[in-house]
Amino acid sequence: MKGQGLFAAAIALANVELIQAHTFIWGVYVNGVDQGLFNGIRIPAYNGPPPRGYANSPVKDVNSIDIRCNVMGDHQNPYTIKVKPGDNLTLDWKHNNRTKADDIIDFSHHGPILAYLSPDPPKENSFVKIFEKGKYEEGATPFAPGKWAISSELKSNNGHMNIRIPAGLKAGFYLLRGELIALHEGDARFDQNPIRGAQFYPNCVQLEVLGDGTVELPEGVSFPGAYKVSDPGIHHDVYCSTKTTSLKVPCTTTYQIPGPTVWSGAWPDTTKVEVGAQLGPSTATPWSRWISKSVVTSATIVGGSAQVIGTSTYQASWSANYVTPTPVA
Ligand SMILES: [Cu+2]
Repeated sequence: MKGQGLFAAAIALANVELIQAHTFIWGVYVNGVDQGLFNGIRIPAYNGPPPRGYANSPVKDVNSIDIRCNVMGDHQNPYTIKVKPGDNLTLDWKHNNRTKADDIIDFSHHGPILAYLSPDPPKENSFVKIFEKGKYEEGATPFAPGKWAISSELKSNNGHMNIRIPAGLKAGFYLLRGELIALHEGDARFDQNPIRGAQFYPNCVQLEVLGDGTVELPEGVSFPGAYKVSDPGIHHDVYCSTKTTSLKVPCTTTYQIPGPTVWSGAWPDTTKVEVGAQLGPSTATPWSRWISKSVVTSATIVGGSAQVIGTSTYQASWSANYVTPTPVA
C-alpha cells in the first residue's frame, strides 16, 4: 500500500508538471510582421482533452523520433511561411494563450535555447545549428542556478526567440527547428530514471526560402542522433553549477550547449525586431485530438466536454520526399 501511495504521488507530481509548465511556438513574425496563429507551425500533440490547458509534454528520450519535431512533428501544417535570406524571424513561444500576460514556461525551467535548419523533409545529417544561447551568468551563491536563456531571457522577453535566415541561402523548402532544453531535472539521466531527466521542447516551422541564393546548408546532424543522454549539456545539474568553490561535491562551473557548433554561415548575432500587430486570435480553438502513451484519441468537443470518436496508435511517418501540404478546405 505504501508503495502504491508513493506511485500515486509520483503520478500526481508528473501530472502537475504536465499541466503547469509547457510551451511551444504559437506564431512567427517575419521582419516584425505576424504570420498568424499557428500558421506554418507543426503543433505538438496535446496530452489530454480540453480544458486542461495547453499541456504538451516535454520530449525526454533523445533516441526517440519525437526529438526531431516533437510528438506528431511529422504532421504537416497546411500553411508554409515564405522568407528571404537575411529575414529576421521572431518565434513566439507561449503556454496558454498568445498574450503579454502569458507565463511562457514555468520559472523553474532553466536551460539553453537553440535553433536548427534542415531541408524539408530532413535527411541523414541534415539539421544545421544556426543559433544557440545557454547560461550567460554564473549563480552568485552556492546552488543558485545563474542566468539562463530560457528562464532569464526568453521568459522575460515575452517568449520571443530571434532567428535570422542565413545570407544567400538557396531557395527551397526548409524546416526551422526551434528548441528549448529545460535542465531543472537534468541532474538525473532519463535512461536511469525516466520520471526525471532533461526536458526537450523542439518545435518545427515550415519555411519556403525565396530568392536566388546559392548557399547550400553544409552537412549537419540527425534527430534522433545529435544528442546523447550522457552529453554534459544534457546530464547537467543547474543547482550545482556555480562559481562558488566551497561545495563539498565537485561541480561543473561551465555549461556546454549540446549538439554541434553553430554553422559559420549563420549570422553571428540575431536581431531583436520590433513586432507589429498580432494577426488572428490570441486564444486557440479547443483541440479535438490528443495523445497519451502513443495512443491518439479523436473527439468532438460539445459544451467543453469531449466525446471520444475513436483511438489509434501513433507512429511517426516521415516522407523521404517533399510533399506539398494540403490546404485547409
Ligand atoms: Cu516541465
